[in-house]
Amino acid sequence: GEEAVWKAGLRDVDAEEKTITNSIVNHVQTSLARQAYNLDNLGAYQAVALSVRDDLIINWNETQLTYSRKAPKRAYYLSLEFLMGRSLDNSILNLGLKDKYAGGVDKLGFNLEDLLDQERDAALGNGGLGRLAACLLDSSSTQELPVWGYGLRYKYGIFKQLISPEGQQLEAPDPWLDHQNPWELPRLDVIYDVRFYGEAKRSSDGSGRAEWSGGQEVVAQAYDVPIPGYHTKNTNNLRLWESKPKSGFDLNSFNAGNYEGAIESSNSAAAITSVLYPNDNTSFGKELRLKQQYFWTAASLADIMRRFKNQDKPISAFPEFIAVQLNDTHPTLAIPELMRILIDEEDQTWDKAWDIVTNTFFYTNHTVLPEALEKWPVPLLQHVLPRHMQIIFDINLFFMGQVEKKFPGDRERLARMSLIEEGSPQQVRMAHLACIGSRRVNGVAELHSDLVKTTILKDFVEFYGISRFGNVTNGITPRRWLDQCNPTLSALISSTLKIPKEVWLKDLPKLEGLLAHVDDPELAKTWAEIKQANKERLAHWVQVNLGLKINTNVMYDIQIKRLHEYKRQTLNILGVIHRYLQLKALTPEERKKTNRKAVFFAGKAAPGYYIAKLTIRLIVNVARIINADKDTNEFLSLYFLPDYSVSLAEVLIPSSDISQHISTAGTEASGTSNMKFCLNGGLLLGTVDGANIEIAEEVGESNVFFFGHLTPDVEDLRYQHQYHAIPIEEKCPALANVLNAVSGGLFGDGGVYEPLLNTIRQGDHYLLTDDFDSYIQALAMVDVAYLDQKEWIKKSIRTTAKMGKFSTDRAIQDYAQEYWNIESAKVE
Ligand code: 26W
Repeated sequence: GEEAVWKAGLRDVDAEEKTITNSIVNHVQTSLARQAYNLDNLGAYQAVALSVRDDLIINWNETQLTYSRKAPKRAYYLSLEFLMGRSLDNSILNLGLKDKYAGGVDKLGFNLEDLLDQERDAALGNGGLGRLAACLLDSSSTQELPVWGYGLRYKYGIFKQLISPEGQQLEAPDPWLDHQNPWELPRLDVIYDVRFYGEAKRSSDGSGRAEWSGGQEVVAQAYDVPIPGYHTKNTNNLRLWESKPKSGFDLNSFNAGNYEGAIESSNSAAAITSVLYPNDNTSFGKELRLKQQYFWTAASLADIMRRFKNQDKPISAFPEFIAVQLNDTHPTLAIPELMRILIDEEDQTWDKAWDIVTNTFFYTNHTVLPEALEKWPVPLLQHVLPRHMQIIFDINLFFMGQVEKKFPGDRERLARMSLIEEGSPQQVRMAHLACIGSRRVNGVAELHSDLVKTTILKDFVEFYGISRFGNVTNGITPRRWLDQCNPTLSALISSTLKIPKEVWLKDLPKLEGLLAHVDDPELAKTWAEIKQANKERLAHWVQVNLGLKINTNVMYDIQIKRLHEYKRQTLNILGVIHRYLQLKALTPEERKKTNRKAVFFAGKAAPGYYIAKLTIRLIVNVARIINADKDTNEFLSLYFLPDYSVSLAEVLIPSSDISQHISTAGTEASGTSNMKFCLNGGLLLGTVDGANIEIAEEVGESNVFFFGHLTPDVEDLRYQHQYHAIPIEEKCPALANVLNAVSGGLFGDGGVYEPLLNTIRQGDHYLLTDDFDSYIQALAMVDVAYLDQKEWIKKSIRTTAKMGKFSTDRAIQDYAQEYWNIESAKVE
């Protein structure tokens, strides 16, 4: 039967669709060596992906030719994380071929949505920083800017999260390459040697050069991932490095019978790119992580240098043709590495080399949390990268001299600004190195950039002046985060604006045109229907994947992000318990008057982060109790969705009525999911923090729900906790009541949660006792507002309408113009 369908399908299709079906069939037969008539969904997905890849490669080639011919200044985005998610849907949307592929696939007897679901996420990132890198790449191609990404091709991405029956997070590996990866092109010829350990001998000729030899040498091999732009031929490149042993295994040991020794060195080379470190916002100082950072920066710079040298320009012209963006401090070793190349290999003087370096690099800071600021122990650096340690000491010597000149005799300032933190052991402060080695430095939202300037880099502002420091508020790509994840809303927007999506998706401020239609009851009706359908889509996902039935006629309240104390998932779950206790105390009649809601959480905890894991456990066990309580479960239900990912976010985000972004003021640098929810017409409940502030500025304070203390209060509040603690029963009885319910065992053995509850009772670093009452008030205001559905829908439309600022198209143009000084190079 299927064969008949297959053959019938190949007859009356239009030409382009026929080209597509031919290409798919061709890949089934030749690339996969399978038969089309007994193909499963996975095989069909692979054939379709290979067919799409052919189109991407053609555009990729033309793009690279254009860039070589026009030789514009280029920018390179160095990021240890690229959280790409799935590629098939995004590729056919950007190529403008989605309908054609849907038709072609249908003719072949398959369903496109089923095939899209076969793809595994490329999850080479932890959270915000990695997803930002992916969105910026999408926008760089869309804006036709000559930008390449450089990263690592981890064999295992972020771990898969399982939840045990007790509510414990368990981690399983993510072998994402097991099914082959059609989106990458191995480059067997693009390889570089990278050295570790050994000795660095300074030359005695006064040149400042040194010779670095011995140690371990490994090979970096490139894999290229084409990045299609939206409705343009421009297709940029993401180049990911894989580590390999330099020469198979050591034959001498092998012949001598030392089989283990022989494969040991080859294993240790392969280990470098084996796994993504799962820590987000906490630094650990592990040797393998340091080797990852150097391996990647060394290979990337060697590649950049080779491309530059092909242009036959004097080395002093390097910064006229190249800008390198450091995504947080993770690639900061690029600074001493470029110094090493220029001095030891290109015969430059120290001053000339430093001039080139400081006009090439740009540094983006993504966090001011002290535990996230990278510091590497001097003895470790000396051991792994002896030449770089020399260079860092030299940079510091010159820099300290300059500071001394500007602020004579200010010893404390010297100690604060030094690249080296005293202590045993001494440590290298990577943020200081990134700052002094870069042309400019930026934060990722207005408030955060101000905090960078007034806290962690205050002395550097005083030294260099303010113009070195800027802000580029983060963004998101509206292609994936609206058109792809919410196609019906995208279509409604196009028909309302009477502007084709090909136009407004590239010019997001056009959304403002929706404001003229806020009072149109037809629009409001369809808008609400789409939200409802998206809730049902999520409920269906949960039914299929978790076997749970969700009531779709309730408000959806969502918090999805990495588990971290500063993000305060604990505040949210304690708020849920508070609501549950209140509902229990009401009569059945009174309950019927309340706003019904379902609360969703998702997110991973770093495997070693005990308190974060305990928070997950509490959420899971509270869910178990309240979802089973027949008195209340009609009015309040709770879900922890395991294994949060980009593709799960694409289902969750369009379904939200309200989402929570409730970090302690001054701790969340920006947040980007806040933008995704609002773009999809979800309202925001949050603190006055990160990009929440700029979202409120755009959509108007009356359309967001703000609560909690402000950033300038935080220092004093923490001081009060330390030195003038007030018993929680006195300060915040409502919260004390909730904590007692947990301790008392309402959600299973209360003792289990004591360490978590104690973080609130003692010290309360994230100020839950200070913000709890105003949080509960804000939730009550959300309930009241939601009961007026007419007005709520208007708020929702207004919110979407005012999100134009938050496209990464704007953000990448900010970088291009205010930082890199690059221009677009359109592929004709
Ligand atoms: C060395 C350990 C480590 C690992 C990752 C330290 C810091 C990080 C990242 C910088 C953490 C991160 O992802 N930060 C997030 O960056 C987003 C994009 O700018 C912001 O939207 C988030 O607010 C910020 O937490």
